[in-house]
Amino acid sequence: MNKAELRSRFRGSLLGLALGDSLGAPFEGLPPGDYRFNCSKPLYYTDDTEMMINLAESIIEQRDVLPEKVAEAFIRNLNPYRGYGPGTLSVLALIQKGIPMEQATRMVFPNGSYGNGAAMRVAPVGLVFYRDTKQLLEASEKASIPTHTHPLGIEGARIVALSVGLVLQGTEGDSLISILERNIKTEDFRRKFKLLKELLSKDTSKNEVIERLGNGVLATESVVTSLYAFLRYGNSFEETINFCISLGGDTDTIGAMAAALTGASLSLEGLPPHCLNRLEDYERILTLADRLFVLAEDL
Ligand code: F2R
Ligand code: MG
Ligand code: MG
Repeated sequence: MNKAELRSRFRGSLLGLALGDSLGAPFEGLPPGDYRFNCSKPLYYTDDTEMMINLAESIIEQRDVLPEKVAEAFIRNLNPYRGYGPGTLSVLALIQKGIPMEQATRMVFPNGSYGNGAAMRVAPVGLVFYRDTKQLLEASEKASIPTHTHPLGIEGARIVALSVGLVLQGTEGDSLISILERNIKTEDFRRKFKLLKELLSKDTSKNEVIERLGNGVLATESVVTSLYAFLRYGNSFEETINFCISLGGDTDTIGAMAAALTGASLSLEGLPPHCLNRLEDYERILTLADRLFVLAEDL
């Protein structure tokens, strides 16, 4: 793959994530339905993209994932009106008061959060470290622990980051699934991957996807669902997003994670221009993608 194409895939992934988030946001919390995304009005992103931007900026500044610096960036730039998960808001408030990160996460949930908040923001890690799986997985864990220390919350982030890194390089379909499976650490996600393969092997209704893979806010109810959306509909950005929002539930986050993959696969050229024109902070996210591309070349 030439450099121009690779850079366009970086752009497609980050802008795809932001579009998936902002197009899914109006449907978050609704029951399943035949919804269609709408780009006729300005598209505002939520916590998913705000955290992705903070993480990406921190990585660029530090040339690495340094958990304390990532937490600082989350706190410094937090807009509480972006619809954050309650646990994440509480953890960040405790860290701001001076409580050490690890302790703060366990004060909110005894074993840490297993929400999808670490997975939804982690795409920049998959982009920067795409060449080295070990480094990518370690960096995904470091990007999770400021807010998510439960093994399932962390595993969600590992899976999304590794998917982004692999799709970026053109790995898709069965090869993608088998590499991901080899890197799974928890029984819960192993079970979900078995279901993923079963559902991809046949005609599957939306309701069966919701029932068996989930459409909720937990990492185990959303990460593999987003992979399903990408693997089933990823040759069209529009179809990927419409499927994600039709599930109801955590539509912005499932949309963001699936669209980060579809964007990495289709490149910037695969995203709808009339939606990009309406996206909040389009130029800022484009620039971040370009800076991550330069950093990845450098590391
Ligand atoms: N928060 C939302 N959406 C609701 C409000 C949106 C509305 N449109 C608005 O604008 O107001 N969305 C965002 O939250 C999700 C990411 O959540 P995150 O960052 O993982 O947060 P948290 O609180 O840590 O986890 C989410 C919930 O999961 C349950 N949970 C997690 N770990 C648990 C544990 N160890 N034990 C018990 N329960 C646990 C809790 O219910 C947590 O609150 C994304 O959807 C993002 O878009
Ligand atoms: Mg959100
Ligand atoms: Mg959400």
